[in-house]
Amino acid sequence: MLGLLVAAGVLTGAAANTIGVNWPLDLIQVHAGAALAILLLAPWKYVVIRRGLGSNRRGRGRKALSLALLAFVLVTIGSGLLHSTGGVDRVGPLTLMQIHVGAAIGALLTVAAHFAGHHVRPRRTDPDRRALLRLGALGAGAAVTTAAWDTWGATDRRFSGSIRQDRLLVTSWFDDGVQRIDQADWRVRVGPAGFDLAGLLALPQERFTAVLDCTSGWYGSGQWDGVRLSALFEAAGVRDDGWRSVEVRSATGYARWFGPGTLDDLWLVTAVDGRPLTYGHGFPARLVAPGRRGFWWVKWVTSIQPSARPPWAQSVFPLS
Ligand SMILES: Nc1nc2c(c(=O)[nH]1)N[C@H]1C(S)=C(S)[C@@H](COP(=O)(O)O)O[C@H]1N2
Ligand SMILES: [Mo]
Repeated sequence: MLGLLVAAGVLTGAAANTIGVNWPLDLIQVHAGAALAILLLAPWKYVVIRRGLGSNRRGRGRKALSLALLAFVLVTIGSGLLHSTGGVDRVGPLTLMQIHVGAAIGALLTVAAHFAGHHVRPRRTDPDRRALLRLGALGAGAAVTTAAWDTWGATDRRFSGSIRQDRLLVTSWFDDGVQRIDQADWRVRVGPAGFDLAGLLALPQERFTAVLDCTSGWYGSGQWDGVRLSALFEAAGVRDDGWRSVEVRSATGYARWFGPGTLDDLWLVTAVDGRPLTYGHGFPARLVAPGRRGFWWVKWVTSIQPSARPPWAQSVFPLS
């Protein structure tokens, strides 16, 4: 049971961190529900662990693994709940989401070590009536606790779990430093063509509102000015000769690949809320990808090129 709940927690968490479009399902509630169900089971699990630690039939290594798992799970759930209150967003040098994801990975590795250490045959439990009743009670308990937490404990969150910020924060995926690009030196290569800032601004501009939702757990809305990638490709004279993706690359080397059918839904923007981008937000030009999570919104763009690499060949989350 506990295993299934942990799996549910991991899957809904990973999904909530990947999706950007609104789903019919409020994923973060399911995620919180799985976490709270684990907490509801904790008193029983505590008894089992006490018994296990007391018996000397179990090796020291396995006891250490049990304790490590307990610690990782508590830190994971605790940091998640703390984040949902909106009151705290970092502890020392780390954001709460880094702690949350880090501890969850720690828990998964501990479980893997546990199974590597000895082979457990899954016990066959017949779904008898009592088991079903218990499952029903746990589900109802988790639903009630989740609703209560949402009402009195947590602050308003987006379906992704992110908390609203009045202004966009300057964020990097990993360790990209803010680029202070001199406008006179900057060009963006698009297929066979190149544009400087004036050339880019001469293309048909559109103004629109879009939400940037960062996987570190915040979101903010901006009014952007930019050129649609489909229009940019047309102006650059990029021919459709069977390329499978469009690579958008930053001066830092950070890059993401987009399907050819998505060019109408992507913009290369030069301004937000009526002002040119600041260095931190990607001056002179950055990508805006409405409906996609923040890590797709490449900053300090210097190249947009058709590519033979299909978009699914990149890792779900950027690796550098
Ligand atoms: N070149 C580059 N672009 C990047 C990143 C990065 O690390 N390097 N981080 C991405 C992430 S994770 C987010 S959430 C947004 C943050 O944009 P902002 O700093 O304008 O809020 O930029 C994205 N674009
Ligand atoms: Mo992000």
